[in-house]
Amino acid sequence: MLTVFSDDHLLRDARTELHGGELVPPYECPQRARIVLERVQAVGLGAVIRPARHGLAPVLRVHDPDFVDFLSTAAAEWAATGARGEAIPDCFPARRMTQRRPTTIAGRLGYYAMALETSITPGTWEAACAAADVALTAAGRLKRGERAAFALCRPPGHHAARDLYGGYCFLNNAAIAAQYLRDQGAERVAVLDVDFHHGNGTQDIFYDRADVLFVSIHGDPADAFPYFSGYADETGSGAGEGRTLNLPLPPGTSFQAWRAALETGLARIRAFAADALVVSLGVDTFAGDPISFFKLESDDFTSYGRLIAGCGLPTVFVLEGGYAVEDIGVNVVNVLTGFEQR
Ligand code: OKP
Ligand code: ZN
Repeated sequence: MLTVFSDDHLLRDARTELHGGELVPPYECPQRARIVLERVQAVGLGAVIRPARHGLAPVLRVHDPDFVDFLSTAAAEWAATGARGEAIPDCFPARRMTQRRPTTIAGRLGYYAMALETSITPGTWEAACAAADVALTAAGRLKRGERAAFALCRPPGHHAARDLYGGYCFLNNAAIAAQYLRDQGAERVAVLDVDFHHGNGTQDIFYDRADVLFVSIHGDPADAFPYFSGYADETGSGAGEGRTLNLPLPPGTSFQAWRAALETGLARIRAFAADALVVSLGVDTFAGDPISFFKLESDDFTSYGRLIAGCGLPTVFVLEGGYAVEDIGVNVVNVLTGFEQR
């Protein structure tokens, strides 16, 4: 399987994440991508290529132009205030407050954030653009006859909505890839999100659309981030009614129960008769993950990679989460080699 990778992910290297009431070194760190790349090379998964620059047009097919503009200048605007720490918001448009967009950068951070653990730093925008290019380049390979491709990107994307960042995400790489597949001629695209966390951003982007099916297996939002999205009764709206399938699972979920949810999701994907599949591939379902509560073991990733291949669809794997850094390479590449076993 072909891998697409850019060194520009290194430009996303924040010092701080708000966690447990402290500013700690971010879980979403550059070593993650390095360790996945090393494993791709160690098992000889296939060629590793650099992304082509696609510009902002495919990004603007799923994101709001003012939001994109905000992301591209936020770090510089924050620095210009003389703040000593990284850019994080301190006030949000909560219930019964106005949704008007403020002028000042501190106000716009709160306006566009869906979570505040994620700081915006110099280089974040450039890294997010490179990640989108990685996903777009991988998606473009399907058109050129490839059965599957792996977008080895960071920062991740599935929490980024049309006009929201947070949860370590800025641009929604998987949604950008799915829309690109549509624009390149696929009539129907399925997105399967197997990251531990609900892909609220991807759900938001496609919620009212009939042409993109969104299926997600994740920690129940009653117990897990992002808390305010991902319940089973969120099923789509308007033309998109029935085109969102959320499969929330409780703390301690084993592979056996997780696999049953995957079978349910895959049955829905088969019934949808998609032309292509985008997998939001987070491996924070691993038992050793420091911020999640499912119990998958490394061999389980191989097993479910094989099950995903059973759909028989051209597939782009887009890297999302996974914070047990020592194990992330094995777990991610196990999914990909499992997929290639059939
Ligand atoms: C991103 B992806 C930890 C709270 C959770 C955000 C988690 C983002 C996960 N203090 N913070 O879905 O892997
Ligand atoms: Zn996650």
